[in-house]
Amino acid sequence: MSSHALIDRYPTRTAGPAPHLERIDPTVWGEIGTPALSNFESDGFAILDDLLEREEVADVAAELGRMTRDPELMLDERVVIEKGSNRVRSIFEVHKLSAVISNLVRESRIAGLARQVLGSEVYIHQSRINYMPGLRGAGFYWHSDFETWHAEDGMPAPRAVSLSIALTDNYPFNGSLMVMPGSHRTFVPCQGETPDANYRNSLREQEIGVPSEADITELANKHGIAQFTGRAGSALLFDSNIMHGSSNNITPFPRSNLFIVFNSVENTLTAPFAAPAPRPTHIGNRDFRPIA
Ligand code: 6CS
Ligand code: FE
Repeated sequence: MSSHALIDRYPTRTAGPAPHLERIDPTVWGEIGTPALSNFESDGFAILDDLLEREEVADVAAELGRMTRDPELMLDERVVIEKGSNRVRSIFEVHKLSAVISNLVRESRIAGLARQVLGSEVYIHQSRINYMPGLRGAGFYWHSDFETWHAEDGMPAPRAVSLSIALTDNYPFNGSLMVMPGSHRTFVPCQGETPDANYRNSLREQEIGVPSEADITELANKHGIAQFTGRAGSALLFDSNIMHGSSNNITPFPRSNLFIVFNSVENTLTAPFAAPAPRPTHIGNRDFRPIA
């Protein structure tokens, strides 16, 4: 276990099974002004139709094309290759690799959503483009992001939100994100110690930090499952601790999204709570200056 100065209020990566914990922290810390966010407190997510114009989506998609055609970048550790093919699965730190994306995420219609929920200035904890290719796109098994960010990045509390902006049309059948509404109020400890450099595997296929089948069954029966579908340009804002996942994509229609994680400047990373060492900064950013 890590020698940690702070009390660990969300113990996880336990040796044996551990009971679910009721979330101690609020879900919404600020004042909600955007009507689309009015159910965020209860549901743990909100859908924002047409957050981006079609042209803006095209600009971001063009950036994705530019990056995937950059042979040098393709060798960079910020690029994650699919396990089953030689295709790009994710590119991390895209807000630093692309001026288009850097400018977009700073706009108040984007960062302002996070400020409302988190009730403070915010900085980017992680950004990535998930390019779930058609035909053989592998999904992400059920998980809580906060469980990983707490254990491996040292994030103290679930005072962070993720914004997933659809860059392609998201259908029910091409690997769209599924969430369990209301599950953000339960912290599910995961069993199993974190191996060294776990991120080398977990970003391709997560095996540690995965809730048990009993956990998933209990939460799904209690909360049900909602799926985020929508046209390119629509977006899903979701709480860091909501249980979510996506299925494989065997259709010829890629499901790519721009994924930005905003953390509160009151919740900056410390030492990992349950991992031998912090993850690289392109996965867990440690420059906590607020977005201007
Ligand atoms: O480990 C992480 O930080 C990433 N893993 C997943 C499956 N979702 C959140 C995050 O991008
Ligand atoms: Fe996730």
